[in-house]
Amino acid sequence: MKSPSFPSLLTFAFAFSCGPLSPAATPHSAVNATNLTAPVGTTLVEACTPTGPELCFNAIDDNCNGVIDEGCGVQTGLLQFTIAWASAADVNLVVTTPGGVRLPNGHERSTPTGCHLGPDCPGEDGCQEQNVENFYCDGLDLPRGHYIVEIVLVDAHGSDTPVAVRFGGRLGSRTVGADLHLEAEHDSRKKIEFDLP
Ligand SMILES: [Ca+2]
Ligand SMILES: [Ca+2]
Repeated sequence: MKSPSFPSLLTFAFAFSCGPLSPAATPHSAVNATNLTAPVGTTLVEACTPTGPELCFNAIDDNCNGVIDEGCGVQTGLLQFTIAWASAADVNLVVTTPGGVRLPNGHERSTPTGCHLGPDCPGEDGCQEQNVENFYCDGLDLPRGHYIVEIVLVDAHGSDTPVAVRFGGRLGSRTVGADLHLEAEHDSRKKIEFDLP
């Protein structure tokens, strides 16, 4: 049997390491988020410092290509929010999209406007024993209006508090990140808001 040639191995390695990238097309209208507010006492960091190849399930754009956790089976879009944490705690990502449409909405994890929330971790099928929750809107026509992104500690499940949660957000060509610390009682919810005009 003929062994694989060098170019075919290279092609395979490239396809495997890079995975699907963001849509190449241009949005129908620009994604310029305004009135971006960080949780009280938290700084949203916008400057990206490349640290090497993309690492999976850390909610960080490690390679600074504007996409968070790409090639890891994490869905992405022009709007994407990801949280990652390393404890047994139950933390939820809750997003209110324009018009007050909120995810999760009961068992519903997609809006009619093309936004989606991935598996509820830990525990749900698809979590792959990684504590990651991911929200994204597909398509190029994003819902316009006011967004509220909340990161909520539901149950520490015996973990030490505060529970450290990494937040990453993609707003078109901008990425933002923050290290959040959620307390069990008085500070269990962090809120990020912005407008998409
Ligand atoms: Ca990346
Ligand atoms: Ca990453």
